[in-house]
Amino acid sequence: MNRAADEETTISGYPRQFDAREFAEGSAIGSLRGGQLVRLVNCGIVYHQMHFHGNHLWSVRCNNVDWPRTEGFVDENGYVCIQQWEDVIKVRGMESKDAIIPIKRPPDAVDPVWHARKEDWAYPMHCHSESSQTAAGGMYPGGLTSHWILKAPIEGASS
Ligand SMILES: [Cu+2]
Repeated sequence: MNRAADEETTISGYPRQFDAREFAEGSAIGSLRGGQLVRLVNCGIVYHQMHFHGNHLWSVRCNNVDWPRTEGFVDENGYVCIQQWEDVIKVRGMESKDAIIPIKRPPDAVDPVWHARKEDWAYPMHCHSESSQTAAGGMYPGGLTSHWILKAPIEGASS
């Protein structure tokens, strides 16, 4: 049951070959969609900084308000609100953020490594708020962590 729940809820997919910002479906093998929408909800009052390894995320919404793609604005707290690539997504207390993880080849995966992969690659996601990472007795990582999966290549696929 734990494995099934993990498979149903973990962000995962085969690497895509196009720009996640197109919000469209792809037709090439290994391209199911332009990425996966991730909703980050902070139910507490502490700021969190969600950091995904492997891919940056394209942030699109905050508190159910679409962010513009051009000519963003500064909100009442002084934060710049515009769709953008983010390595760390800040989520304030009682705030939600929507972002798209492109599920693409990590930019630091050199050709020999990328072409030799034969199994799923798991990437961590963790909060950059120090206190959320040491919740379980001070050991890192011991708190707000998760992961996402870049699926292994399909035999016969082009990438
Ligand atoms: Cu990290």
